[in-house]
Amino acid sequence: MMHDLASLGWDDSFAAAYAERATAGADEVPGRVMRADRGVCTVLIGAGTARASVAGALLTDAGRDPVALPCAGDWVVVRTWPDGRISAEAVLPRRSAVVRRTADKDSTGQVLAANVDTAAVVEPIDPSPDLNRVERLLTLAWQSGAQPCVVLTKADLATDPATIARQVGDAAAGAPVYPVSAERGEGLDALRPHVAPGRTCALLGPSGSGKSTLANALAGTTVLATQQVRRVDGKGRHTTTHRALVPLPGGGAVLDTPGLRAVGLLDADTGLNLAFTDVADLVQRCRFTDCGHDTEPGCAVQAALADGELSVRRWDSWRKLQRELAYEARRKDARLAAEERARWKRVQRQGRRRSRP
Ligand SMILES: Nc1nc2c(ncn2[C@@H]2O[C@H](COP(=O)(O)OP(=O)(O)OP(=O)(O)O)[C@@H](O)[C@H]2O)c(=O)[nH]1
Ligand SMILES: [Mg+2]
Ligand SMILES: [Zn+2]
Repeated sequence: MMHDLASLGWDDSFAAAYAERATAGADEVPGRVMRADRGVCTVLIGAGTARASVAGALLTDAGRDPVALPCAGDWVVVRTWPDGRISAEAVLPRRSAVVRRTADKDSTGQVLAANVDTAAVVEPIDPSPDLNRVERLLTLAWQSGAQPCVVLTKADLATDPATIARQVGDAAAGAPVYPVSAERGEGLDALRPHVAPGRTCALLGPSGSGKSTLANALAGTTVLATQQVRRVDGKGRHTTTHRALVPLPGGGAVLDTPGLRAVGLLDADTGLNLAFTDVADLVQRCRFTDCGHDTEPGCAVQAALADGELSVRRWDSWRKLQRELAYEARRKDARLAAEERARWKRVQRQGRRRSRP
């Protein structure tokens, strides 16, 4: 199948970035990563798809920071070597990136989706939406640089989806909320602009929330496997196991992801403030700049909690995310300081060796 790169989001600014990195005289083309595995990625190029191995230089960069690895949604320089080997030589600078903290102890990041225009938080309407989870994922979505939204799936299972959508709207602070039923094909039109030609929408949410079902509905055909949630606890079965860019027949693309379990945040202070503009505004209005929002006089937060303008749930949710970010930032600083000390020791050792007669 031929691919029109423009319908996948290729534009002048990516073309300029590509021109800077492409090697004159080499057999190279731009491509967009559909799927990335260890050391190999499947790339959409004009002529179809290619399996490209990740170039050694990129693997070396990734040894220092895994965020450098090509991932679903990335634009890469694809080179064909004289012996027929194909490699991804460079990753073009990302316009947006959904990055979460990995489970490992040293606070590194993992890219869930690159170069998406919309980061959709996918939350099922049934059983009732988990507002804290929506807020956490919206923080991640805002931080990515893409436009966030909330997709409330399985609207056919609720008697009054509009009321639930309004409640979720209070937790979404400015991001649009779209109730949809992929089962009945309802509400999908509101999402179409997010997957119009040239645009990509990432789907982020827990297992069983209906991400792959939604991607199939937007594609108008079954391209991804889906599976019923477990009857005992309503949990998903982690059907999708890798991130995948799905080009849609009408142009545009969806980026499906595996169900997220615990999502750790990393360097997401901006995202947190955008996801909680109401709370950020209140904090600004406290009388003291170092207000602990506890018993201080003139605390705008306590006043908003007292008159119900701010819910205790949302306040607790903000505090929890903020503490988590502060903790991770301290850990990261400690790691960087330790690395710096180790580097200095090496330099000193080398210096001593050199000065020996
Ligand atoms: N009633 C109803 N069920 C839906 C709807 N959308 C999805 N489902 C069901 O929800 C279950 C889970 O859907 P999936 O699309 O596999 O969920 P997922 O988010 O991709 O899950 P993972 O791949 O595990 O992360 C399936 O049984 C779907 O049929 C909907 O609009 N209405
Ligand atoms: Mg899935
Ligand atoms: Zn205060």
